[in-house]
Amino acid sequence: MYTASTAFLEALTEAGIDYIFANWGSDHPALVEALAEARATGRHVPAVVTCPNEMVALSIAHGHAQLSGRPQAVVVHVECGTQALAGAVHNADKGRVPVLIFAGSSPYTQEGELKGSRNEFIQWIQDVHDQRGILRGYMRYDNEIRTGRNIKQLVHRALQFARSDPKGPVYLMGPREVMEEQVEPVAINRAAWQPIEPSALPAAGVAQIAAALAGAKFPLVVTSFIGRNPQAVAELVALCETLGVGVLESVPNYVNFPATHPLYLGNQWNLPKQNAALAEADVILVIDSDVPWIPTVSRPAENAVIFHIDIDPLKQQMPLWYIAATRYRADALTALRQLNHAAQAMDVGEAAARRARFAALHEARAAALAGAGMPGGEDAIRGEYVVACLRAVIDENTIVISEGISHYHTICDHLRMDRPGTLFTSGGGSLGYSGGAAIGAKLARPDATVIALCGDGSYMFSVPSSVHWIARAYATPFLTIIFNNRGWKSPKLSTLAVHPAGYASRANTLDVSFDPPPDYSGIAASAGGALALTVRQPEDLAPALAQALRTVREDKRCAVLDVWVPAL
Ligand SMILES: Cc1ncc(C[n+]2csc(CCOP(=O)(O)OP(=O)(O)O)c2C)c(N)n1
Ligand SMILES: [Mg+2]
Repeated sequence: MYTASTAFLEALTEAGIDYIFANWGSDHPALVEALAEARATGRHVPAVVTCPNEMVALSIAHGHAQLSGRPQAVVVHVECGTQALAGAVHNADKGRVPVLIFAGSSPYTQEGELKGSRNEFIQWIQDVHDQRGILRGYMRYDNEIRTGRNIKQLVHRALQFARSDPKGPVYLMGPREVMEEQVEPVAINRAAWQPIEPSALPAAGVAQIAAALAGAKFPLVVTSFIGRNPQAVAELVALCETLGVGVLESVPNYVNFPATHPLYLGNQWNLPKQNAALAEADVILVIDSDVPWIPTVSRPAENAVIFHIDIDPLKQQMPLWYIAATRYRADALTALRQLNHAAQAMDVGEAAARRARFAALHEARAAALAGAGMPGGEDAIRGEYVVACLRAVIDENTIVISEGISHYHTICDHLRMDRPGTLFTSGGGSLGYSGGAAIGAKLARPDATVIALCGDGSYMFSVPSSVHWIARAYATPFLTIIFNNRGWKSPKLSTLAVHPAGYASRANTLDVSFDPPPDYSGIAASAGGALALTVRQPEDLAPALAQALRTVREDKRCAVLDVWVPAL
């Protein structure tokens, strides 16, 4: 039999999709049947990963795409499964992660008029007005499949949106009857469905930006996600070396610049403090950033000349967004290649002096950080020490997924990652990404050691019971390190930042504490057989870390290290 569902699977395979992260329901008999038929008859289809929780499914696809650059498919159950994708939808959108989400929908006939017609009570209850509307504010594209005859074209069109910059999630829904429809196979020419080619800077813009950087006293690049394309990092390094430009990462969600490079001047998150480099810069190039600075705490000088290069310089999905800059819509890699080409031909006599100045700033920062990476007090394990210990044991082949929240900064500062494509955050603001993303990373790079770093709150948001069941079932062992500060530190910090001397500052409780906490690693042990370790003393940390890494690398089993850092 060749149905719309057969064609759907064929389109996914043609598009190079390896996995369907699936959570099935009464809307999917045609798809389940088509998969079974394909397997029985030896036809290639994407591998199915059964996901007991939808948010985890989408987070897996998120992590996979960050590593592989390629979209995967997530299949969920009608409108309620769509809702259960939850904050992972926001993360995929804000993180610009390509992914195809497919949901069935309730049958639209009830007397057996068509195959797939209603036969279960839930199909009346799950019939809603605007299923696509649930996600519309976050999708690059959404559509309903109305016939199996052009289902392949719709899949390829949706993926064309997902893979064109700014990349992101796309949503298709198909009612039961349509997914059962018998159709004639359609041949697709894949060449006609490629993503949009990258856009370049105008020639005048190239000349203007290159000249401004070359002529500046203190030229600075600010970036957050240029490293989503590892090739762009090499181009940025080359440009900054040639022209003598310093680099500041703001809310980095990829490795954008080697952290030990002498031109690297650090990273800025929520630290309520003016960044010195940002204040001193007279020419600033903001490239690939959603939040280059937070004006109420840290901002450029009034007279700084600012250029902004971004694939979406208007930030079309953010109702309030502006910086005082000359703006260009361009792909970062393409723009940097153009700027490098221009820089090669310039006389940049001042570059050496600037490089030396930035190197001195870099050294001073490195010296200050080295002092902070010590064990700390007798009965407390400082976050800095956790990261310093981790840095000592990770190798070239390690990928770190960070959901450190109040430790984001600590993680970037002390891991000092140099290679692009080795440290990731979600790029969004919905907690619970790290567990699923670690599985996705491991599926994309089975040879790598994958480590998820998360807050205790974020660990709970990540649905560890689902994550660890999947990790064992699909052989994707990874290490989790929980920064257990017994609760949600960040909402407390948020309150005190606005009300430093209010009632909350004097209150005994702000309802953010989990003390005593759950047995976090025990959850992973019971759900997926993970090695469960709790560490409360500094001297126990290194041996526990070594044991956990051995377990992940040699026994191919997950490990969860619950590390007690100072309570909030
Ligand atoms: C889905 C979701 N719910 C709530 C929040 C609000 N929020 C931001 S940080 C935070 C606390 C996170 O706790 P934890 O992971 O332990 O990190 P900590 O702040 O303690 O470092 C919360 C609840 C959010 N960002 N996303
Ligand atoms: Mg916490």
